[in-house]
Amino acid sequence: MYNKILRYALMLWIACLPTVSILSQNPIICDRYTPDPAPYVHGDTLYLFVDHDEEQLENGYYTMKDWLLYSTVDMVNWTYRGTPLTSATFSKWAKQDNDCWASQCIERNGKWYWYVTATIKGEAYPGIGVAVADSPAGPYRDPIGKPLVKGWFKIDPSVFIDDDGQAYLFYGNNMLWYAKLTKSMTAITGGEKEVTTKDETAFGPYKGYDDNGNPKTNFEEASWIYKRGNKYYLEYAAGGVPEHWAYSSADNITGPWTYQGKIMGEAPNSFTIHGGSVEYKGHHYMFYHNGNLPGGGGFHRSTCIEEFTPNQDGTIPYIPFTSEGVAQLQTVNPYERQEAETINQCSGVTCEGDYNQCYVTNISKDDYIKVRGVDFGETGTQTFSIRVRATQRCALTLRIGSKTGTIKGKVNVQPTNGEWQDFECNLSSPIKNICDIFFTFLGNGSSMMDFDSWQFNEISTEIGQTSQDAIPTESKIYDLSGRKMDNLQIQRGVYIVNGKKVVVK
Ligand code: FUB
Repeated sequence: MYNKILRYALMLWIACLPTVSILSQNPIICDRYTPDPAPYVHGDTLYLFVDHDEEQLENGYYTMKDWLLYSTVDMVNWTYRGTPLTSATFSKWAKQDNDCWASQCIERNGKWYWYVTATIKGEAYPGIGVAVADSPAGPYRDPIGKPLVKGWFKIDPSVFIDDDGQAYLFYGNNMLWYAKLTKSMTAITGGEKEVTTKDETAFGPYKGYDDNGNPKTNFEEASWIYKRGNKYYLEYAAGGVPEHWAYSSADNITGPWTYQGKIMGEAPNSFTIHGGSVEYKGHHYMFYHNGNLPGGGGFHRSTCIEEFTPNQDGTIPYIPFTSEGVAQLQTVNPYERQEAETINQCSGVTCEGDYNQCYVTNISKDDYIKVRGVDFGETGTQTFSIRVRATQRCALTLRIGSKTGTIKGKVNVQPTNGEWQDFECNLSSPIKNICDIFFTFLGNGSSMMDFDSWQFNEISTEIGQTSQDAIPTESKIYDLSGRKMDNLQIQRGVYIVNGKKVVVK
């Protein structure tokens, strides 16, 4: 695996030698705070269900009004897939406009079941609800109109379907419960069972004693249940506040659990840690949150990822925090339409929309969007198009390697009357091989355009033959260095005419 990473890093270095940016990946989402990550692998895609810490805090405490979805196929460019759930989804029983706490989503028989923590309306204690949809991005509905379970400390659901088809929900803060779910996934069957957390063999050394001399459990919250091989694993936040990440394992889902130790330390700039591990495309990833995004902290947390390799005996090694994060698994194909909201890094902009259409908005001058590891191939490209909706005359510039890198193309955008419209651009010279690309913006105002998608056109490898007279006057003609030409300038030689290489005789 490390060979592969080295080869990829070398390719990237050679391709964009003077302009490669420092590869800092953590936190992975930069246009808003994304705590309590719950990754889920489905087919070729890794979905990331997260909570959302609002910028403006109410009473200086957690302010969380909705739940968000992202996805990736390469682990470094993440696509915003909307805000599929808000407290309004659970309006029959949940307190509105806040307390949208930790969640996890799972697919079963083509339906998506998203389990969430919310506060019970008119009460101070929480409940766990479920929303159902036909696709991961929704639309979701609350099929039962009430919580599955409720009561003090019943937060942070983790859902798991065992090999025999039985689904389980684990949840709890300081205390831990599990319950079987019915096949419909929308009801508890057989009642809930408590797992005693005041057991040092199961959950690790006590973190001291309370004033009455009772031991304080090491198990804090954020359970993450799964199976690898024949073992069940329960990862969780431990050690009180500030929390670290630890795990226990068992031969049966019902226990007994055996404490296995600390996996991660206390997350930088955050007194909580929450996440879980998944296997994706042959790699093991640990998701967690920290407070390292600008403006971040205990109530402004953001998803991060580290790769790890389980030990031969299945145990999980200690995983250090990095700002570099994880390596890119595959390059981006610029010759397929790509969503503008597929982002590696960005500044200033935000993503909006829902399952019908997401896009980048709040775009102003000097904002940027970075897409990492785009493979233009050996033949390269000479033209690209963008789909935007603009309120005024403005421009998008395409740069290579960094947000201040060489400008390769500038698209002048006219107001579009609220309609989405395609604008084409000729590059100043061809782009080839693997590069990081940056979209930057020119114009006035704070929201000059919405950006939906982009696509490059590959220079055709077919080499045609023609004579100068046979080239139509309205053709787009470039010499091989990318200089724009008109018909009259053409002499004998090789040119790119309307995206195709042509030998002019
Ligand atoms: O995000 C709110 C709460 O903070 C979660 O439910 C806990 O696990 C902690 O991360």
